[in-house]
Amino acid sequence: MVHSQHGLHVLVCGGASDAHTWNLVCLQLLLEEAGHRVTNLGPCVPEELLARECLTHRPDAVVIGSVNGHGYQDGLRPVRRLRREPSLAAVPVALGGKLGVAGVRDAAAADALRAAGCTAVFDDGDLAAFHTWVGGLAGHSAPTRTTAGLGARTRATAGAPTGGSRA
Ligand code: B12
Repeated sequence: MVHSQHGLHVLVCGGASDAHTWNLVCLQLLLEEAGHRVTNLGPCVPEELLARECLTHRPDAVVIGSVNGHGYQDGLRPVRRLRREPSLAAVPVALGGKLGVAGVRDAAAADALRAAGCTAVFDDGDLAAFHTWVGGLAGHSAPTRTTAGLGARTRATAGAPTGGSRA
């Protein structure tokens, strides 16, 4: 595997209730193809384990995937837990996949996740928008890049049509 010079270290995992794994493999491959390094924790990751792994690995970004339709609850708990750690307060956190079981996008749930600390929510699982968002974090293709640091770049570039940024 070849890592680009500007590659990020991205920690990928599934929500605590979610046993599906192929979405995580897909996310890992997408990220690695883009030149990033991935630590994939696999499915069913409780928030305490995620926090511990983040404190150990110090990733540049955290990506939480959801397939079983419980993405809202599975996202809310870990992002609140991560934001309680001062050293993880600013790490970009993306949540994607299915937030609910109704099969429709839920803007209120996405807003609540962003308010709780998610940097970006891809509630329709849009991989192209996710790819653009990660590229912005890495400074590859940031459309509105600023010089104010990663957090500012994250907020500036996460406004992809489907992703949306943390307010
Ligand atoms: C295989 C499978 C299983 C396997 C998983 C095995 C494994 N090792 O992964 C097993 C048998 C364990 C399973 C269990 C269950 N499953 Co299941 N499963 C599937 C199935 C057939 C395929 C899922 C899959 O692997 N797809 C391949 C991956 C690559 O695609 P994907 O999952 O769509 O992932 C994409 C998106 O979700 C998105 N995405 C996901 N996360 C993220 C994150 C970000 C940041 C972004 C940008 C995008 C993104 O990008 C991914 C790649 O394109 C689907 C039906 C289907 N045909 O899709 C049902 C399905 C997902 N399962 C479903 C259900 C209900 C269950 C169970 C609750 C069933 C039960 N009653 O026990 C349990 C849940 C267990 C749990 N605790 O989570 C439902 C979910 C309904 C919903 N979301 O509203 C589905 C849709 C079936 C259905 N039509 O009802 N399942």
